[in-house]
Amino acid sequence: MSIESGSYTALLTPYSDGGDKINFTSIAAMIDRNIDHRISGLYVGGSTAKTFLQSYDERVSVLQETAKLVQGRTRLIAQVGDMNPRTSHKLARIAADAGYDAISAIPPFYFKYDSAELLDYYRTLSSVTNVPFVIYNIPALTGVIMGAGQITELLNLPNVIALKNTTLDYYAMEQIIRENPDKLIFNGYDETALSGLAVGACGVIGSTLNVQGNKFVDLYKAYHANDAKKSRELQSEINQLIDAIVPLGVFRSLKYLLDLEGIPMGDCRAPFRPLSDDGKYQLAKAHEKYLSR
Ligand code: MN9
Repeated sequence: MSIESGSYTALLTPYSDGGDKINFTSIAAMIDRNIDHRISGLYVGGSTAKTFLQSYDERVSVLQETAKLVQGRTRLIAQVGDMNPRTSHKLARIAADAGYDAISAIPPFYFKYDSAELLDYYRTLSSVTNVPFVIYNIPALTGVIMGAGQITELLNLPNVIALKNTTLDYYAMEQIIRENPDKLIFNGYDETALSGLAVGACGVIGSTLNVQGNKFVDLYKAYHANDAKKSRELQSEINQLIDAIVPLGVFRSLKYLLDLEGIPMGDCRAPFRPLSDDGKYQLAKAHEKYLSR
């Protein structure tokens, strides 16, 4: 399938055996749940998956098994970025062979590269396969800050079709969208999905869709039906859950909320700490209030 506008879930990684094993049974259940929520596709191996706490072999098996379990029922984007570009090249080939609809990558991190080096990095990586490519801009985690002009250069590379933009700078996002009318620009922060749509984003890719994907699908519909009131109500509903989970830790909370839905997720890997009993209690209340309707 080709990548289109809409709402995409950045998949979490479920673990078993105290974090030693990836729980593919739970991945299968998560995929089915997302498809029931009518999402447009899945973003695999990104920040939400806590990919950089996984070995290379684990990353390969998550990419391959997820594609096998999806069986063409929804769109798939593989995040292959790494500190080492050679690893990214290998993962890109694996994602292409596994049938991914797009390949995406953060810029390489730790070492600091100038804009020409980053352009080269994306030129090479996006041409490793023929699969369409999605740039992933998330400066809060990578520490790589790219301006609208630099991002436009990346978007003009031959195989690049889209950007996942996780920043709160909607002035820059509007510039990027204006300069690149033929590209798909996805909004990254769930709490400002509507702000993204308002400056012309084509949809969202985010973590809280793991538990409330249906609300993003409805928000997208309401926005395109010119229903400002409903759009704002839905963003507000989305944010009430986000407000409840941010103080407890977004990813461990999302995992626990899925535990409560009967999908065992395990904790985030150390050094992320597990949820406290009080955190679990608060999440059970949040689940009851926001997700059990
Ligand atoms: O890009 C995610 N960004 C980060 C996606 O994790 C930094 C978002 O989906 C956030 O998790 C979400 C909650 O803050 O907006």
